[in-house]
Amino acid sequence: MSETTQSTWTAESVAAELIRCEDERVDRESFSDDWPDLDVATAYQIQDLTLAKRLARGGQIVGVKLGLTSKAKQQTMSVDSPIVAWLTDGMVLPTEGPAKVSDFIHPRVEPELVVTLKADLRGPGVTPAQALDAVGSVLAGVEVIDSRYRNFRFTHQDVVADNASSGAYVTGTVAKTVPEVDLALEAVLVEVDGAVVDTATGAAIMGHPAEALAAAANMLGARGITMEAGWVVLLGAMTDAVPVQAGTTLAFHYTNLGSIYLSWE
Ligand code: 0L1
Repeated sequence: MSETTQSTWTAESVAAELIRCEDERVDRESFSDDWPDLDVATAYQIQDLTLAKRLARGGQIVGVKLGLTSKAKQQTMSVDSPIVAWLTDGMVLPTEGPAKVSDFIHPRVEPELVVTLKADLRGPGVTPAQALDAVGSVLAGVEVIDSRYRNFRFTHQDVVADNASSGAYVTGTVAKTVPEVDLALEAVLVEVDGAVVDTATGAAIMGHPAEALAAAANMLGARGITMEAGWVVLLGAMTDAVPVQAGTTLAFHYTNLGSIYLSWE
């Protein structure tokens, strides 16, 4: 498909193009060169339009994910503030058998702390302590990110529009409550093909993961959206993402939340 010129892009056509890339497993150049005036509010509108397309196909919202909440990710991606994006049920990674590289464009995998909410959270003005009070359970998680942009090259606005590079996610089987886990001290050790490649603690996420949860509530609240009891929230990657290919085997060992293993074919 030939790329449209700057003046013809609209929120709707960008959303349709991002979903086309996802469906056809192809990447493309980011939009910011063609649409330099694309602002963050319009980027979130585009994100919401891609959500509407997922829902129109029968998808259900299961929660939200934060992106770019750690310095490691912000520095690697040259983007300096956190973003929030949608999680739908179609993004749950099947756990039977290896994950398939061919289901994605160019998957990268990263460890995330995950919470479920037992109460609604509505910003603005949510504090980290209030955010923690709304947490039902804390789980280990792993996210597969899959930017629709070539070489994961994007601006803040591009990645907001692209639903924060959403791909798939999986949560661990060990569920704890907030008093049982110190979220800032919870550590993860990342192994690729049996070799340790990275480690981090929850403090990598904005100093404390509760800050990220409050930020999500406040960013969504500014758009009139309430985080709902029952939602799953991915709090953002603790380390850089690991690119994978067929044959890669990953293990993510958390201190108190168990291990998640993910092999690729
Ligand atoms: O592609 C990306 O790295 C943007 C999404 C970031 C996800 C995260 O920080 O957890």
